[in-house]
Amino acid sequence: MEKTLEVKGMTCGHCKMSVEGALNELEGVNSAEVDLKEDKVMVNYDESKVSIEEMESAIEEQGYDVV
Ligand code: 9UX
Repeated sequence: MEKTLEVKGMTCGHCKMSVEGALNELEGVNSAEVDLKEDKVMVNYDESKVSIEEMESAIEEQGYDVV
């Protein structure tokens, strides 16, 4: 399943790496791609293995706000 999350506070390439890295560590996340300009994160995931809530928590733990 594919979904786009809106995330505030990501500005540089390190933000992008932090968020993508945190998401990719989760079991069930196939891919995560941050679009810095659009404040978006596109996630491709297996909904039987990981929930949106878990992905949001992982992003928030890195210090960013999910809208
Ligand atoms: Mo870059 Mo992101 O210096 O929180 S890591 S702005």
